Amino acid sequence: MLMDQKLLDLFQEQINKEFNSAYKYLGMAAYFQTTPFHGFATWMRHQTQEELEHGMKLFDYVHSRGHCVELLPIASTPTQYASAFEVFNGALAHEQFITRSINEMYRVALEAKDYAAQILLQWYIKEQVEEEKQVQEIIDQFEFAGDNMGNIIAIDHEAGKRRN
Ligand code: OFO
Repeated sequence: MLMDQKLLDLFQEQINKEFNSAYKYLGMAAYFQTTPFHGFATWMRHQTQEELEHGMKLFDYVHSRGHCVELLPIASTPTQYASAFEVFNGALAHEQFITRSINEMYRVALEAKDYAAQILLQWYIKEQVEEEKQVQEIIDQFEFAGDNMGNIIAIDHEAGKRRN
């Protein structure tokens, strides 16, 4: 069943946003690889993979609805940051932006009475709760650690245990 054009356009844009997210996290991984924080670099690499999966799930969905995806340009992304804290704050702001974007898609899917798309988008809505939560947890740990480098190294070590 073909999709409403307005909703399809949002799906096409969201595919681009997910691949841009992957690129953004890869830039963060690149930065961390130039620092002693290799645990954060590992964390960012896993996040990059996760974003590619988010993009591919939408890619497959658009095709399953009888359309062909548009692959829009990927923007360049920074690989230099002032601190680990700045990186994770940027990640949180980015995830909040993605949450708003998914919510808007859901609103349009409701408007279009596209029940199938609503079911798919519910997965993304749930996923965004997790995405924001996992970044917020690291920010909370930074706030608790303050300037204590030993504590920050411990956060990095813990982040490096991420496996998916
Ligand atoms: Fe795809 O959730 Fe993050 O950006």
